[in-house]
Amino acid sequence: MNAADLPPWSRAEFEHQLRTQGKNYHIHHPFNVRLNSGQCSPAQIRGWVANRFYYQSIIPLKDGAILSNCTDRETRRRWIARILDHDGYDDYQGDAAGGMEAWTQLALAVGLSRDELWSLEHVLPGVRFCCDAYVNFARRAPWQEGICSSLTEMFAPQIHKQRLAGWPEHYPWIEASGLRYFRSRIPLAQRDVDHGLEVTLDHFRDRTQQQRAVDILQFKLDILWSMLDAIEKGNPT
Ligand code: AHQ
Repeated sequence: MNAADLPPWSRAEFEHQLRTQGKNYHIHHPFNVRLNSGQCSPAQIRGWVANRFYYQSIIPLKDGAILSNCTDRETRRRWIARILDHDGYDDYQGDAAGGMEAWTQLALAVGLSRDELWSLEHVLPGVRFCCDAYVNFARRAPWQEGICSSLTEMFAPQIHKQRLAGWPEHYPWIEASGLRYFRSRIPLAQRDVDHGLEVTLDHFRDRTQQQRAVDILQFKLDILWSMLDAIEKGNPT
């Protein structure tokens, strides 16, 4: 029997179906398990930081693409905060410098230079491919589908907390100031998910549309998983 013949999930059941996709989140990827249990070398950590910077750098492009498709002013008024979170705002000092600056502090703390990081010279083909697929999806999909794809962040607070709990013990050579990005994302991820989930649960109504939302979430989970596949292969020691 296909989805079109089935009744829609209740709102609570729909959210539950989305949240059970967490079993496929990249917190369970073998490279992340090694990274967060202290089994990665400094070179592997630098490789991860340099490649994940490309992901961070495309988030404002992805969110700008969603905004450019979004016809609803209320949604745009809330969504635009995501761009400022990453690019910074006001005087661009301290926390107002934005997430890409905080990620640069992480890079400096693990032994990369600012120029090396921002040159993108270490970004692997598979990572670039995954990130560009995310931006291209946001450009061409309806804005509600773009918003749905951000819901992998339902699972992000756990992975940030895992890093904050484990890295100081496992990697004492990494300055604590480098971990500020992870700490900053925990409240922001919760705010993002509250909004993203509201839009998703409101928009995808019948069972076919609800299944589409689950499939979009799986597409984004595959992006995050495949990035770690590439990083794991590209940084063997
Ligand atoms: O630092 C991350 C971030 O700013 C975002 C934005 C959001 C999106 O719009 O897709 N997803 C996301 C994520 C961030 N960090 C990842 C990590 O593992 O540190 C997790 C990732 C996500 O879960 O989607």
